[in-house]
Amino acid sequence: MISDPRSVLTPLACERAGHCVAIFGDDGEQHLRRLVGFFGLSLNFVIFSFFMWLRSSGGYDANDVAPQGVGDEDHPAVHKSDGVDALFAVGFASGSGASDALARPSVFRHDRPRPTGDDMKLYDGGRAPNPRRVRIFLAEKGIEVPLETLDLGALEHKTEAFAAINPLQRVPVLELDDGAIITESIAICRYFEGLRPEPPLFGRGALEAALVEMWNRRVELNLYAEVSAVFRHLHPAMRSMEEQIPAWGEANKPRALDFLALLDRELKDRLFIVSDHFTVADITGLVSVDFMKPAKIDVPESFVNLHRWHAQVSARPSARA
Ligand SMILES: N[C@@H](CCC(=O)N[C@@H](CS)C(=O)NCC(=O)O)C(=O)O
Repeated sequence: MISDPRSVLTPLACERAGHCVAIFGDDGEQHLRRLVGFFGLSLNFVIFSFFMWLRSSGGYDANDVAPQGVGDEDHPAVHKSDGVDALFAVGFASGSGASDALARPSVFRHDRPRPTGDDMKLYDGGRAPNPRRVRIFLAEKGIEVPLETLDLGALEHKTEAFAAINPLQRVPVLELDDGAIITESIAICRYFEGLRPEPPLFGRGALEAALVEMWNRRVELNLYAEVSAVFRHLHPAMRSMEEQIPAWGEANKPRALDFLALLDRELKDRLFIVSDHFTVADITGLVSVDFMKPAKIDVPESFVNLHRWHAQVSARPSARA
């Protein structure tokens, strides 16, 4: 990309400056340099104005990169950078950046009409633990998002209509007002963390961020998954959703308790799961421990640090979400 036409024109102008002395007198070269500088700036201005006009009039179709208009202001993380890339791709760039921007897979669904306006919504599942993670996260951030609650017991998430939104037929799902779909509780939380970084729930600084990731995954894989397996394979209410293997449910009880013992030891030296700050790992921990009740696994009284932590996180207003 040529950012400044003077960089090309100046050597040419200098070469000719000798001739200009004859035309402009002794100051010929300086006059020519000023002229070239003025010309270069004007050209930049004209090109910039042209693309700004093109952008505001919707005259370029970057549809595969970002939808026009709706939601640009609301979702800067998605739109602004794509819009700029598209501008470069269409208007300026001649290198690989252009093709990258146009080839990038779109996050927008094209196979159904895009909702318009202010209709971001969270597909929720009532008492189901994963949507609750997102609701607690939103409450901690002070963000309100309209909910559409699906009755999982009535298999409302198994409809074709919902499969078009999330082919995995699970909740939560966040649908943005431009039709972008985000599934997976932590991905949804990360989106809101990006929009509203305060209070930081994914860690402060590189080390804490890594530890939040580490503990959140540890809790998901060694506690939540186990409690979930116990519930899904043993609870009568799950018969319609799970091909139940009771032995697998039973096998997961001691695994959940083993991890809980580890967590109890860790919580001896700090307030929360990662550090003395409340983070998304505490949210995953809280919903996992609360999930033990319907899964019918008792938390041993001897886990005093765990009980102290659980009382503390349960007392936060967000826990009621
Ligand atoms: N990994 C997903 C899990 C989502 C998930 O399993 N959600 C449950 C509710 S807690 C669900 O939709 N279950 C419906 C089913 O199993 O058919 C996440 O983190 O959001």
